[in-house]
Order: sequence, then C-alpha cells, then structure tokens
Amino acid sequence: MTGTLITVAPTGAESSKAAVPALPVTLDELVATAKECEALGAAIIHVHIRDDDGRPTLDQGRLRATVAALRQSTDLIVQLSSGGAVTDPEDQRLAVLDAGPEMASCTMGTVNFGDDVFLNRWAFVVDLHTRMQERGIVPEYEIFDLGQLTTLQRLLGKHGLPVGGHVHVDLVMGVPGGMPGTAEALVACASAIRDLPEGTTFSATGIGRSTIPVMLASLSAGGHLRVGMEDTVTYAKGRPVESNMQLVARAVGFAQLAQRPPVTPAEARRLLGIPA
Ligand code: KMH
Ligand code: ZN
Repeated sequence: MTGTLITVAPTGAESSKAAVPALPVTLDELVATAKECEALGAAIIHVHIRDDDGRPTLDQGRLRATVAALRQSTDLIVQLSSGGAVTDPEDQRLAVLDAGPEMASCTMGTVNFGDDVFLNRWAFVVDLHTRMQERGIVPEYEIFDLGQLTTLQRLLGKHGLPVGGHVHVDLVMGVPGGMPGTAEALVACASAIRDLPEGTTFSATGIGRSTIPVMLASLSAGGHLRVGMEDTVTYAKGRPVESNMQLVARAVGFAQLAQRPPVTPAEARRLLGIPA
C-alpha cells in the first residue's frame, strides 16, 4: 500500500461562474488555486479552461498558456482534459494534445451525462490513446461505468500499453447516466481492475453528495483520490464549497487518517511512469 495520489479538478466544464462564484475560471485564479492545492498535498491538476466570458473553451493558445503558467508556478502534474464539454467536437478534443501536457484524460466510452450525451466512439478513443503513445503523453483513463473497464482491457490488448508502461484509471462515479457513487460500485470496479495489467492504479471521485462515500471506499480499497469543484460544489448540506482548497484539505485529512499520506508530485511521477 502506497501513499495517496491526490488530484484536484478545480473547474470542469459544467458549472458557471454566475452559479458558483468561487469557481476558478481565469488563468490567474487557476494558478492561485493550483499553488494552494499543491501546498496542501495535491500532486495532479486536471484542467478545463474557460474563455473571457467564463465559458468552456479548447482554444489552443489558451491551453498552451495554461500549461506554461502551471509549469512555471507549480510542480504539479498538468493533466489536460480531452473530454472538454459535451458540446466539444472530436477534432478540438484531439487537438488538446498539441498543447503538450504531461498527462491527458482519455474516456473509455459514451455515457449519458445528465440530459446530455458524453460521446466517446471506439474509433475516437483509439485515436486519443495512440496519439498519446506517439507524443509521450501519459493518459488517465476515465471510467464512468463498469463496462468501460472492459473497453480499456480491449484497448490495451489491441493497441498496447501507454507510454511509460503504467496504467492509471480514474473512476468518475455518480454522474446521472453512469455508475452510482457507492462503495458497492467501487468494489465492483476494483475487482475488474485486477484483470488489467499488473500494477494498474486507480483513483476515484464521487459527483455531488457521493464524494465522501467514494473517497472513503477508494481509500479502503487501496485507491487514490480526485476532488475538486468540477465534481463537487456543495461541501455539506446547505454549505456551498468555498474553494478547491477546502476539498483538497478534506481529502488530505481522510488520507492521513487512512495512514496513506499524500504523495508529492515527484513521487506521483514515479508511480505513474512519467519522466521527471
Ligand atoms: N466535462 C465532461 C463532459 C474529462 O475531463 O476527460 C467530461 C469530462 C471528462 O470532464
Ligand atoms: Zn474533466
């Protein structure tokens, strides 16, 4: 059992600044959040960016500026979202890789996403995976439903391991349309992960009120944690999240209680097979 890899997902593509004023949407806000979350114990930042009006964008110039600013100001592993918003076209989602992050997300299938559909055709998934292999970008395989772990097994069987040879998945639980954010669902995923290559690691995040059950289940099953305002905007009943730092601090507290303290970004790079 290792320490705990903590990922912060500070912004996402779903909440608006008007509805969630504490959401970091400008580059300055993102960098300030990143520095504070790193100081608390985060090792990875999962990044979605916004335009001047606070709307989700995959603008290439902004993506590059964001990667550069986060690299300059922190040692965090910068993981760009290739998922974007449900409305983003495939070509722009593939072009996210051109911004040269160390990591990028790679979702393992199509899933209903509230009233929308998060589309991830097999051919698109293969394209993302193989382009990441070619460019030396380490994927985080995003899993919204149990069967997507079987899709990942098929992907690795047909197209080979990611760069570095280590497989890391993130269970995104409790999306309306995906698997529930429960201990039972997490244990089912943890069992299926045993069929993936030796040493595969996983983190988990529970959307909304499933954040705490998922966090506790993941820690007890040997998993890692993702937290942040992409997934959770209510800290407790009737209490909006004040900042991403509040969520990271809570995750660090749980990890310490589990006697699996947060790993540093350098330790996380070793764990995930990312070159220093
Ligand atoms: N915003 C969701 C539609 C990812 O970042 O790779 C997709 C998502 C997954 O957040
Ligand atoms: Zn995301």
